[in-house]
Amino acid sequence: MTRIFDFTDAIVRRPGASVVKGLRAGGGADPTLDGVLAEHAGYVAALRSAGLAVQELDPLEDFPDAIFVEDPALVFPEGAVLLRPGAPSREAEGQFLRDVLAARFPVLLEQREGYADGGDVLVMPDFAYIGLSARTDRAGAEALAGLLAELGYSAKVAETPPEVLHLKTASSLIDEETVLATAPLAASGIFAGYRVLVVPEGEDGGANVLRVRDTILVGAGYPRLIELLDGYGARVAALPNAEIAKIDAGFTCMSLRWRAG
Ligand code: CIR
Repeated sequence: MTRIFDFTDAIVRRPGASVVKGLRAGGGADPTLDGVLAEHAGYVAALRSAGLAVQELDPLEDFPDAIFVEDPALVFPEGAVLLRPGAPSREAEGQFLRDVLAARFPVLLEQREGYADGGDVLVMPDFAYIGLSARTDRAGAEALAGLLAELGYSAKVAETPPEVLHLKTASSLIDEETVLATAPLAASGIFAGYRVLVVPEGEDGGANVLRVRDTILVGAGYPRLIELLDGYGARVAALPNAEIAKIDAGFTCMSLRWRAG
C-alpha cells in the first residue's frame, strides 16, 4: 500500500431529508431520499470495510449539500483547513465542521480570501493541484495555496475543463504514478509525467473514484472503468450511486480522510 492512501480515519455527515434538494449542475429530477440514504450508508460501510474508523456527523437540514464534507474543508495529518465554498448556499457549511476539526487536528487554518471547494484539490504524491472552476476562483486558489504551504504542502493552480463541476469530478489519483482522467482533462497535459488512464468513452460520470488504502471505490454503473482499474494494486469495490449522482455526488467529496498518528 502506498503511503498517500494510508488513511486511518474519516469524517462523514449523514444526509437529512433536505438532501434531495441538493445543487445539481445539469438540472434534472430530485433523487429519492431512500435511495440517497441507502447509497450513503453503503459508502460509509465501504470506508469501514477498507479499514477506516469513520465518525458520522449529524445531518444539517438547512444545508442540503452538507453531506459533501470535502468541499468546505480539507484535512491532512498535519492539520485541517476550513474553506470558503463557492456556491452561496454552501458558504457557511464550514462553520459546522469547526468544532469537530478543532478537536481532531493539531492545527486548524481558515481561508479568508476568495472561494475554493475541496473538490477542486487533487493531492498528488509531491504537491496538490488546485483547479480553477465555477466554485474556485484565482484569489481563493492562491489563498489556499498559502494555507497549504503552512501545512508543508506545495500547490499548483490548474485550469479545469469548463463543463466540469470540480477538478476531481474529472480526475482521481490511482497510485503514486497513475492518474485517472477524462479525455479532455488528459488532453490538457497537466498530468504529464504520470501514467494517465483515460476514462472510457461514455463513462466520464465515473471519473471521480476514491482510493482508500487497498480499495478503490468506483460507481457500479461504469463497467469498462471498473475493468480498467483492475490491476493497480487495489481491490475495486463497485458501489451503487445512481441516486446520489443526481446531486452530483462524487466519492471523494463525501468524506474527509487522513492518516492519524
Ligand atoms: C454541489 O453542487 O455542491 C453538490 N450538489 C455536489 C458537490 C460534489 N462535490 C464534489 O464533487 N467535490
